[in-house]
Amino acid sequence: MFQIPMSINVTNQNYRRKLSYLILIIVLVFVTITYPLKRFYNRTEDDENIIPYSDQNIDTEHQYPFYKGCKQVDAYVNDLEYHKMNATCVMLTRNEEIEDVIKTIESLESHFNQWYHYPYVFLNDEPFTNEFIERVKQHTNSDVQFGTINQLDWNFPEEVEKSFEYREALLEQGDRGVMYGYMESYHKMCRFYSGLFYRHPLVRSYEWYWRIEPDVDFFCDITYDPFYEMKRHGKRYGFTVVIQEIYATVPNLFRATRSYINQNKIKMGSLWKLFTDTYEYADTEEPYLKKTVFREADLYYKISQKVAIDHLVKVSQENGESNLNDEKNEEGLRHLINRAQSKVPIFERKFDNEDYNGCHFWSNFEIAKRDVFDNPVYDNYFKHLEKLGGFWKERWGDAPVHSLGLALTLDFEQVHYFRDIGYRHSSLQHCPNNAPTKPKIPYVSGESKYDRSHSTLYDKPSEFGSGCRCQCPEVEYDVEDYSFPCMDRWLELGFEVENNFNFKDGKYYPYMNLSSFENGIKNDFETRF
Ligand SMILES: Nc1nc2c(ncn2[C@@H]2O[C@H](COP(=O)(O)OP(=O)(O)O)[C@@H](O)[C@H]2O)c(=O)[nH]1
Ligand SMILES: *[C@@H]1O[C@H](CO)[C@@H](O)[C@H](O)[C@H]1NC(C)=O
Ligand SMILES: *[C@@H]1O[C@H](CO)[C@@H](O)[C@H](O)[C@H]1NC(C)=O
Ligand SMILES: [Mg+2]
Repeated sequence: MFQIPMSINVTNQNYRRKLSYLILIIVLVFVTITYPLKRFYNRTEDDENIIPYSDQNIDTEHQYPFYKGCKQVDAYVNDLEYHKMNATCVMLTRNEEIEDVIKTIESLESHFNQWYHYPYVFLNDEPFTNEFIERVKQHTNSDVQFGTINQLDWNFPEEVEKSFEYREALLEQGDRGVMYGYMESYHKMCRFYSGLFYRHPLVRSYEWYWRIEPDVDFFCDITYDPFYEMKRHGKRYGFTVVIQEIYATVPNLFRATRSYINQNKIKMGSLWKLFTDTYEYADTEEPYLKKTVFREADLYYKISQKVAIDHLVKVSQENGESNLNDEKNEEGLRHLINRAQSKVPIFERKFDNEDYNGCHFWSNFEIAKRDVFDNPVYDNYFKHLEKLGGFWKERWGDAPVHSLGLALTLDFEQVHYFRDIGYRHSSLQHCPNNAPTKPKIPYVSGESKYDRSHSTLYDKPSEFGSGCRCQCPEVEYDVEDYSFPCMDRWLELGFEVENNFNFKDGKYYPYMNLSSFENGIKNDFETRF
């Protein structure tokens, strides 16, 4: 029988160093073979040279900016193929936010709409004041419409609002410090954007919309028509920021989503992979792996562990007392101890063998086709969520609801990352490098008040830049580089699509053939020392 040797002739430190080298090698090999991107956010001191995403070329076959750098607007618009789209800019807001509303309009007009003149729709749960309407009209030449949201739509059902549980739920979320949890109006806003905005008659009179908010900034010129390009490229939903939700706001959202999927036998689109981890990731009958492996990154470590332990067991069976100085045995032993000490992890969000990773597109910016939401699958999804009361029992945000809801029907390829659009909302921003500037496109204003043909303040161009005349404010970080794990996942998926995507009809296909994968690792192991 195998016996645990009482003294191992290496110090703990020595071992740790070896192990970290080993892991580093594994990670490096792994990263190089699977995709050429290096994670920036999660880098360690050893990875000082890793280049931030924002300075890399991250294009893949299906994901790339429609254009890099500026277009000549006149020529673009006069192209015979081009036609203006049935589209509008939509903002839900309150009268008292007028100054911030104007800031947004000026920014959007100056960087985009002075050339394209798409109309605006403003929505409010109260009537807009004349002052609000006049001020808005002073700041754009485009058509502007103002809509009031019916109180029956805006509020929760009367019996809910009258109930003790409703008040208590808001208070309790406040006490727990759930972000905006105590704010009744915020809950209503999230509910409205989750399930009602796309049914408002003013919004329904357009096919496409661009959602905007008060007090946001655009930093680059958008000299092409994003609606038209989306249509041309088969895209239906576009975003600028993908980020992780605060878990406390949505503890039961994923459970509710899974129950809707199960009841209605929904076959999700491949976008589902952006938001979920599956525990059926690897094709294996090995019980330990089945329980613990759900990401490619875990797979490599766990199988290496298994290979080393298998080796140890085999050697000890073959010659009773094993050679304690054999480094392979030593590694196996360490792994065995590690594995024995490690628990099968508990995942709070695991339902139906899946786990929501909390990622979502930030919905304060959306450019989309209205019917990505205005369709029976999504609409019934919203009704299902509404019935469960999560918009007040918890503080389900419209962003995670939109994202999971989109994934019920959309494939990854139908979503577009507007990498070239510089955008700030609250304290987060994404702002691209300017594209290389040849040929030089002169600035021609669409409206004289936006003339800046003599401006020289634009950021310097950069090799992999995509922006047009960006002026990015100096900030510590760009969300593109720091949105772990969501941007990483987004980019991984881009490469997975090229490498034969393993998702179809709402089901994962085992991505890894574990026997052949294991054989590869075994070979490495045997020849390594
Ligand atoms: N009419 C109206 N608009 C609201 C209300 N609450 C939020 N909004 C709007 O909904 C959007 C999101 O709200 P905001 O406070 O910016 O939330 P945040 O972006 O998540 O911090 C903004 O466009 C607000 O103007 C409300 O009670 N009434
Ligand atoms: C835009 O699309 C909406 C919804 O499909 C339709 O009702 C409307 O007539 C269209 N408007 C134009 C100008 O084509
Ligand atoms: C996986 O690989 C093994 C060994 O390389 C092979 O025998 C097996 O048929 C493969 N399984 C699948 C499902 O491809
Ligand atoms: Mg906001």
